[in-house]
Amino acid sequence: MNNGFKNSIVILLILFSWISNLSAESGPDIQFENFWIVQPPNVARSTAGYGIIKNTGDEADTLIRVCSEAAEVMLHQTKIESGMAKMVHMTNTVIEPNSELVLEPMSFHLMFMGLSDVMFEEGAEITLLFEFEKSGEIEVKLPIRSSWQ
Ligand SMILES: [Cu+2]
Repeated sequence: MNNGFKNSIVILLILFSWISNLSAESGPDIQFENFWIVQPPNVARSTAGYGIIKNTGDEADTLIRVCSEAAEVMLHQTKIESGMAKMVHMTNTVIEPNSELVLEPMSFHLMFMGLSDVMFEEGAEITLLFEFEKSGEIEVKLPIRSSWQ
């Protein structure tokens, strides 16, 4: 056997093991899309954040915690009960495989309270830490904007 032939067999073997590893990989795959925070008016003590949390993996995952150094953060859901909008604090939110959790007005949203004034200026970014049961901790930077873009 000449060396060139041996080398190509080795390369093929490496390629095959790499491909089989890829297809064997499973679990949740969490991604954050289009996240932003509404710039609060000067006197505001709270504001909201919107975006999409996607799970492109083949296993469900659960959001167990979200936090930031700049404010107290919670995942809320707005629900209408007897004509009144009411915000419910969501805990242990499951994100099914190949699905997404959409955060938008009058629905799910990030609620920011006890804002640090210095940090919540237009153009600034707030660092958030999301903790998932399987995917672990994921750090996301959210821009502050005055309106939808
Ligand atoms: Cu809220």
